[in-house]
Amino acid sequence: MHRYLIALGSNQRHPRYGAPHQILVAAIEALDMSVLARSVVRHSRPIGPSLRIYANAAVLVETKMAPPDLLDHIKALEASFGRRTHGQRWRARVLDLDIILWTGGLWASQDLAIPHVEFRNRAFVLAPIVDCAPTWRDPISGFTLKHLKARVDRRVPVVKGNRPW
Ligand code: PH2
Ligand code: MG
Ligand code: MG
Repeated sequence: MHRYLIALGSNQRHPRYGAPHQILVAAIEALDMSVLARSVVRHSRPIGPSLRIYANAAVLVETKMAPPDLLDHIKALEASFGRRTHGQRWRARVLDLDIILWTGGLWASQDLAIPHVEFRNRAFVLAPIVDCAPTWRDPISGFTLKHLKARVDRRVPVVKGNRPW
């Protein structure tokens, strides 16, 4: 079995589920997976071009699925919630599901990188995954999630040219 940390985001209403917060709750249900831990839902200002407030959350799941199968599963779920995949990058979205970490360490293929490339600098990802698994270590930096979040809260960017490892 593998474990995965999946981050969820929404900043658009859904005609049936309603507000972003409700969409995330419905999406966790619709994942239809063994959920070992889930974060609270938080709201934050959008990073990037979109103007609407985001709801964000995360889950720790257990599954036999390998990364490509899980990616297919979550892409299908995004589509079933009406997400449009064409047009502007980072446009407003009904549902965004991102694989952040898994127990298999590093994964890199054409359409999927684990750990998620940008997660170390994103408070809206770090706060929810810390709720789920505070002592999980990022296999690249060696820092625990709790430590990575503390760095971001202190505004120490983990970016190119400023890597602590
Ligand atoms: N997702 C993005 C871009 N900006 N901002 C917040 N606050 N939350 C998000 O989930 C988010 C974002 C692209 O996926
Ligand atoms: Mg995203
Ligand atoms: Mg995504």
